[in-house]
Amino acid sequence: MENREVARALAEIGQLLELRGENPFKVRAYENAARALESLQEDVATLVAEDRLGEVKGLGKSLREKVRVLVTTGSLPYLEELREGIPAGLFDVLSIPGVGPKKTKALWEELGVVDLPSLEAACRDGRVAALKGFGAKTQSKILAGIEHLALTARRRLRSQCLPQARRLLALVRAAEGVERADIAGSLRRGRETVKDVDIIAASTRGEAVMEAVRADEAVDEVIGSGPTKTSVRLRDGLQVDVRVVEPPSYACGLVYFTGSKEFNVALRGYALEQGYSLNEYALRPLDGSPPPELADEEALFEALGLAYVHPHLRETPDALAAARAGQLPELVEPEDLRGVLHVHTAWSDGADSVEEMVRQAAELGYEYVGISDHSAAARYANGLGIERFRAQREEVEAARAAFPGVRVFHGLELDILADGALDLADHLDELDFAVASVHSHLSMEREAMTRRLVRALAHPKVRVLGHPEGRKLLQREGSEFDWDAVLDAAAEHDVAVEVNGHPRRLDASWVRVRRICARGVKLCVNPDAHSAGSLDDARVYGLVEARRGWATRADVVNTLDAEAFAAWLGVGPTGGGKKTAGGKKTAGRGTK
Ligand code: DGT
Ligand code: CA
Ligand code: ZN
Repeated sequence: MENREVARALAEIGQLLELRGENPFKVRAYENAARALESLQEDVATLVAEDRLGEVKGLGKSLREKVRVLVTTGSLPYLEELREGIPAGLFDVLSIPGVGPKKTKALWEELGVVDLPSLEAACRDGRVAALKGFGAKTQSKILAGIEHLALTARRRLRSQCLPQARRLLALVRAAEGVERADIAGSLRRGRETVKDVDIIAASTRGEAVMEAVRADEAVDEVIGSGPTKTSVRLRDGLQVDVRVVEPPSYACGLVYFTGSKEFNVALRGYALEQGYSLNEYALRPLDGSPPPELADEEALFEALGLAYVHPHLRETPDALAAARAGQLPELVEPEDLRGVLHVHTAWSDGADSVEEMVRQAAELGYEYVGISDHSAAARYANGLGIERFRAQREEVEAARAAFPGVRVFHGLELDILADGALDLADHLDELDFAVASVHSHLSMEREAMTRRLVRALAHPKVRVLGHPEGRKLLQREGSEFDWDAVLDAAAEHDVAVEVNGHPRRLDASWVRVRRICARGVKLCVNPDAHSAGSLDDARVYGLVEARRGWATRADVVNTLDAEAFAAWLGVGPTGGGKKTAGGKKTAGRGTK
């Protein structure tokens, strides 16, 4: 059983307990445990098998036992019991602001409300207002809540929020009296999906900021606006919260509103140990002496005796422990990326020519680029058979001649067939490299998927395992397989695992990245570009995901310079990817 399934079961128990009116501490214990499992590096199944569940923070004894049962038997009687008789749609009712477990229960028992549609109907014909403890005001608040939920409940891709967030940030920075302003929240932490955008500003004239935000042309509705906070909903439904603090509070405010909540809690706990109370306004010595002046976030961490923890590391509290131990990783930086693979062109399902992609690579300052269109099995994407691959070679040669500063490798994104064989297996000698990816039969069972991937990685042309999880954010979850077995195979054959920078993929995900690096397997951060404009996705999105997984420069194979990278691919030292007599693919196999 995958970690996320166990996490989901625990989260559901939390909600069910809440609906049943149980003790909030118990509810929270399950919520916390679910979160801990979601970001767990190891397979929970392994921990159970080795009797090491105790190593997971926040898992008390009875929770450990439940996890054990769940993992070993695949189900949990306790959860089945709790589910008994509770309609699943009540969870949605519970998520409406102002409707707690008590009210949800009353709506259910008195009015037969089982989900949002039945609740909306009950509001529309006034039955909710007539209910004891509710009233007309509550009813209209619930209706507004339902509408609001429909518009904003869904999370959005980071890429769908960044442009608006940056535009509004510029607007805030331009407002009178603003000394500093930044994007905060999940967007600053680089999370793949975002619920709402948070912006924080330091100003002594808060009203000027609020006015500017309310008056913005993209604003559809002002949800609330006061001296310290304005919330607006943009026309596309995106919610933006803008907070203003006094300049001396800025460092503490920025850390607080950057989150994550779990990181904040841990940091506050640590501050207490150091003799300070910490909140969004100030770091106050407990002995009553005046708070230190903190010019910026760095100063705040320094005052606590900690190295600076980059926002990309603040998803979980682990980084705090690492900072305390002086063991924070030195994260890979955008300028470290010297080139990319996994670039599609109009030959398969891309929009631009080989030459346009290479020109863009040159413009971005890359030293090398690997053209890799889909292979024939990806028929839906107009994948290339060997004849078309050969024909494409002419365009590749032309691009090499036109852009001598960029080394152009010519490969394919090869489909891994259901049994782990590779597409075009008889012709792979003609490729400079292959990114091997799964595009079909994504939900085959775990053992078969593991065998499939392990087999594919053994082929010497395969240098990168493309989007290993196969997830599509907000659409589908990834495949299941034994990561340890696959990573062992990757290590054995010196294959890198991709961090795919397509904003809907971000695959391997940051949780897996940590595990990949810890096992000594290299990453290859790629754009999976389908147009020249998306070639930079490797840096803008893929690299952020890698950083969130603690990746350093040494972990990422495409931080090598062109020569070393060509050697790693197994491509000879001269010419555009043509293998010279001595340049065997084994030449670069010692990179581990
Ligand atoms: P999101 O919006 O779900 O994508 O994720 P965030 O992290 O942006 O969450 P959001 O917008 O609810 O809150 C922004 C930050 O404010 C959050 O990361 C940490 C901080 N924060 C919010 N509520 C609490 C809280 O109850 N306790 C603590 N310690 N911090 C909080
Ligand atoms: Ca947020
Ligand atoms: Zn692909």
